[in-house]
Amino acid sequence: MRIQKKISLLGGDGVGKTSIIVRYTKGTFSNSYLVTLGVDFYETNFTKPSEESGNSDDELIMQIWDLAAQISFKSMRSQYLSYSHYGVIVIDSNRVSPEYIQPWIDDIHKHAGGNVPFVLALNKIDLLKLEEVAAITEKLEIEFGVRVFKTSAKTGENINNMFRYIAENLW
Ligand SMILES: Nc1nc2c(ncn2[C@@H]2O[C@H](COP(=O)(O)OP(=O)(O)OP(=O)(O)O)[C@@H](O)[C@H]2O)c(=O)[nH]1
Ligand SMILES: [Mg+2]
Repeated sequence: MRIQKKISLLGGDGVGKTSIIVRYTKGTFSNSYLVTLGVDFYETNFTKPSEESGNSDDELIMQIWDLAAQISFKSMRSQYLSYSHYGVIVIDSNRVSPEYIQPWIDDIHKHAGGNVPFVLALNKIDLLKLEEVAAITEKLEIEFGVRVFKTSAKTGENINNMFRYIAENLW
């Protein structure tokens, strides 16, 4: 069986949404910052052996949407957010604050539905000490009650794990 699911990445300017997707789909990273204009779109496939039959595979096609943070794209973003099956809210670990997070949660729930699951990606952890990352993660998990992935698009840490986790939740 083939199923298709839509995953939307959200978060403020320059937090690393595009870098996470590029790391995941292409395995590369660039230090230069190219602002996303509007929306970008990527596709990846997962297969898992079917439980019922040994030789047929289940295929999950993940459509990953990269939604620009800028206010000028707000109306566009709400349109593109609809029909999302899963959200990833990306946070820059150097500027973590609830007011950077809650509006994105509200956004996805408003436009994609109140039950759409999401995770937080605490990105750019390569720039912080391990203890700092651990403390922020714990705080976020308590405050928002969702899974927090400590990611670095630069080193690739936890990027595959995060998408694997999402895929398993979407199956
Ligand atoms: N050190 C470090 N830098 C990162 C990481 N992820 C992204 N960056 C850098 O942060 C800057 C912004 O990254 P983008 O991926 O373009 O950010 P974005 O969220 O797509 O930004 P918009 O398209 O403007 O919404 C770039 O200079 C990246 O190289 C990371 O994990 N570690
Ligand atoms: Mg971008």
